Amino acid sequence: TVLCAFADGVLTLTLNRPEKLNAFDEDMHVALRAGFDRAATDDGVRAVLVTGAGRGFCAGQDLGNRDPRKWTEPPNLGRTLDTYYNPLLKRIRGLAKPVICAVNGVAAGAGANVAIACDLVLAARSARFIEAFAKIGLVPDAGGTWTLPHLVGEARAKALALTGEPISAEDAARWGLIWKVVDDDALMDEARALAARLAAGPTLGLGLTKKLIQEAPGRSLEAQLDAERDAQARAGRSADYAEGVTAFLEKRPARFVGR
Ligand code: LHQ
Repeated sequence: TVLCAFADGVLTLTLNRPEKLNAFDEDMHVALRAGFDRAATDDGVRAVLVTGAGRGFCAGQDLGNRDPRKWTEPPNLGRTLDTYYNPLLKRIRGLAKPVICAVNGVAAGAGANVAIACDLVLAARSARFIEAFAKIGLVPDAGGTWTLPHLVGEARAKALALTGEPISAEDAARWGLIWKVVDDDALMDEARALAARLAAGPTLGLGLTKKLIQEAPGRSLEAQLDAERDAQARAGRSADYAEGVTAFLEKRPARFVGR
């Protein structure tokens, strides 16, 4: 249910239940987790690219196997979050490597929030983002109530979450929900090129940069300056810093090794 391919330092994870617009079932969660576990433990993986097979990116939780007409009692959705979605979000945010998301089509519910939790989000011009939760009586999950206001501010976060109305890829980019829109035909080429470029980058420094930016909202400027000092001290001891400066002085492209 998730295609996993590795080339040029990039681990590409393709959600692959296209007949269900790649809605999450347990198998897909387990397979995606295995992909991110590999990304975390394999030094050869220096960037992750997440995308979807078929015409959708991800329609969120699979509602097909949650038919209320067959309940004896309501399911414990908190347990679903504890078991699957919350660990996935922590994997994406906690990975010390760039995660690129190529949103190839509609991203709804938890699918939208998984997409916007990634570090660099490109979307096909035809893609839409839908905080669909309100339509079925739920609250945004997969980090949405945290990610949305951070990215677009409280007013727009509430509008998206309370109405459940779709937002186009272009508006999403204009609002800062995602990084940019790409023509449908060009999406995967551009996403792959970006992922390969990042995978050839100074991975240790990029990982520290990601962490600093993510942690900044919870800190004072003073505390953030201290965190930058500590991270810079670490980056300054990396092989890639020495290589980067040497390459600059020798007027040639740097050959980063990721450490
Ligand atoms: C689907 C789904 C789907 C199953 C399309 N499930 N089959 C977390 C924890 C625990 C529980 C609950 O939730 C959560 C978090 C969540 O993610 S809640 C939000 C769940 N997602 C939604 O509410 C979105 C439901 N889907 C839609 O509103 C539409 O399908 C969208 C707007 C995404 C796409 O619309 P269309 O382009 O018109 O496609 P479609 O509706 O015709 O869907 C194509 C097929 O995919 C269709 O199957 P069929 O057999 O009729 O061809 C859909 O039933 C199926 N599908 N989403 N979530």
